[in-house]
Amino acid sequence: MGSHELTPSRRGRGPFYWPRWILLLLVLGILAALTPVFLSGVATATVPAKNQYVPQTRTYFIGADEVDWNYAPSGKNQITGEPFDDAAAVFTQQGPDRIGSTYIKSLYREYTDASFGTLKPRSAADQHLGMLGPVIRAAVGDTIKVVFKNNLDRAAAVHVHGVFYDKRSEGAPYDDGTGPADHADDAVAPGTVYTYSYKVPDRAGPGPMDGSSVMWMYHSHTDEVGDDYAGLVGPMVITKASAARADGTPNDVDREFFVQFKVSDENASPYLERNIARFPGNPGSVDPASEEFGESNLMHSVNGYVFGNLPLDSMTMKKGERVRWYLMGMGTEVDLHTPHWHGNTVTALGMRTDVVSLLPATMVTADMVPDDPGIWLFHCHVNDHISAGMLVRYRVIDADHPDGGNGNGNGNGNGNGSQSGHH
Ligand SMILES: [Cu+2]
Repeated sequence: MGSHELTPSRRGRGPFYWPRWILLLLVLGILAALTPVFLSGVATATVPAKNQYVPQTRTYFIGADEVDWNYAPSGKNQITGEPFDDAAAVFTQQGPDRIGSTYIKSLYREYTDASFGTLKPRSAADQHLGMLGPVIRAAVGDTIKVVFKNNLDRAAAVHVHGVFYDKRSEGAPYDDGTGPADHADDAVAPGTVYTYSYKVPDRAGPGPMDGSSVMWMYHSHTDEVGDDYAGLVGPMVITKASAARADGTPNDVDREFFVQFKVSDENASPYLERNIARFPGNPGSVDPASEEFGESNLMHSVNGYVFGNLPLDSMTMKKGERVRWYLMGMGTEVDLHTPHWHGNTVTALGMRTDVVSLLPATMVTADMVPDDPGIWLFHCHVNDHISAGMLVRYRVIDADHPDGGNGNGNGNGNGNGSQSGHH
């Protein structure tokens, strides 16, 4: 049979099939190639790891508290080092018919125990969290309990992303076909306590392309929009069991930062009326419908700070440290943010970059090993947001040259008074 006859006859009989002996060889070849993988898997499974992780229940006592929050506690533009100019004063200057930089907010805050009598002091590492709630941590395999006390004058809740919950711990009111017992978590009444319980299965932990930990957010979902603008948002980190320290932090990371970029629209806050009654010099002269007043309440903030007021001391790291940045967006359609680091690069989503993209409620993890000491800008790259003050500075210290190294690394900590009194 000549080859010129072969092709037409194959077409007539349908698709081409590999001869069976070739398929058999292929399968045997693949099995042979994978054999070392199988063997190593068996070997590691039979020898207990040095730091075998023992799953545990981690309990957090978190209150929703009413707090006066100042977006610019230093009273000046820390990016320019100058007083606020007219453009910045639009957002920060209190006046007869302007609220200024301080607003009533609802914030998640951590307490020491179930009596909710004592706030848990924020560690030095957590000072940068600002408006964000406490970091909830767990490793894969753990159980998380959040004992939530609503100290507000309206209902609120805790709704988490990522971890496993049933209807009694979803924290969101809607018709899901369940009965009253499954709705107690949706809207926790003022002055009452509710305990949420979450499991942390594999699917809540790092995926194949992730590092040793992933961030999820938690927020109140009782009045989803109002609660967001009131400020009820916080971060949660789930670490791979094999990489978790006792406190849940990833053991291949030296320092972590949690950063939320948000145009906090105080016009949509449940406290708008009370803020108008309290902060302007002449509340009666405020026209809530005026465009200028509305603009003055759009706080283009990072963790609740504008124009570099996120304290530099809390954004300080050492050259060569393994730094993990957890970034999140929130808000509405103006909340497309592109955080950009000057001076150093990161890997995010498996790629090298110095800009990441955030949309409302997206979460991105970025790893940095800073090699370039100095005080550096870290800002949203959207032009309108730059003008409105969505800017932060971070500092890389050269530990080998504590007196200045290349001249721009150290000193000049602007201890610009944070709300917690940390300097
Ligand atoms: Cu932005």
